[in-house]
Amino acid sequence: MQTVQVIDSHTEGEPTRVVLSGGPVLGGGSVAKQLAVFRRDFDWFRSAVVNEPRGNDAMVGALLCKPVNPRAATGVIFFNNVGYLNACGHGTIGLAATLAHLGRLGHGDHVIETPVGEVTVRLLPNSTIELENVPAYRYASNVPVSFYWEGKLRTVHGDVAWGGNWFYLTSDHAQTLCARNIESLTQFSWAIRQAIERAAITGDNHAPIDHIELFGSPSRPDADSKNFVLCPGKAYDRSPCGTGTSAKMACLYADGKLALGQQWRQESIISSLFTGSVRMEGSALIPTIRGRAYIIADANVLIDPADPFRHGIRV
Ligand code: PYC
Repeated sequence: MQTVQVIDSHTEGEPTRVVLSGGPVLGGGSVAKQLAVFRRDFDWFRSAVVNEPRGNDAMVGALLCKPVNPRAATGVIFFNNVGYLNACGHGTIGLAATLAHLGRLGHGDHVIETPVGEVTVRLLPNSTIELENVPAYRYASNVPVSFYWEGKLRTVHGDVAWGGNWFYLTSDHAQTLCARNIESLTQFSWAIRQAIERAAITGDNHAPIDHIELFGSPSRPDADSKNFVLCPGKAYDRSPCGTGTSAKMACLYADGKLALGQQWRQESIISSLFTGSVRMEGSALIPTIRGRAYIIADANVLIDPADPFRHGIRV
């Protein structure tokens, strides 16, 4: 029987499952190199940890790994129901809450290594954690995407931006962003995702765009905007999405709609909130995201060699 020690948290509603021990040994080198080993040799472990019956489609896993930088608190590889994430904002906040819960992180700044660079977390009072993300930028603006929706050809326009993952962001969708529409918002965003693939629209260096964000007016009086975020495995983000909010702020900054240091309050489809801002470091735009995370379980995942579904189920 393989025993895997995990701690579950949620960040503004979106779950993170941190693997503390019992995971695969990935060797050394950069976190990106360790991710390549994880993907090649241990993909079954990814599925076992986050897919049913132990997890669900929204669950994001976080495997701790060795950092290169000796000052870093840890390296981390994020994964989901269908694969791997370059970075994960809500997941990094959940990871910081987990390490704080274990007494491994105190107050002050802590560097965490991801496959796409270093990020910094800061513990604040009231379960609040601030994440300074990798640099964000808008890659393309006003990109048309056409697809059939409800029997009619529709064209939406949106931006392609990087915030640690690749996003297509659109406000030109005519959908009502509310929780009771989640099913149809999922189908609509998936139609955009498929149309983007068909049209071979990509991020920089032919990188696939695997997250779709719809934006609209907020429901909360303290928010600037509300979003619906479709993740790569067709789950929607319960949080406002840390990397997605970073990408959004890069677009707003590029349009002159967000000043350096100005707060941007992003509401999620379940009405949770991230507060963000951007600053310049040399020529890089650095986003900061702040949100709350709570510990919800401390458990051992058991993988029984006799269990036919030991590696998880995804149909
Ligand atoms: O918070 O960056 C994020 C994220 C990506 C996918 C799910 N959450």
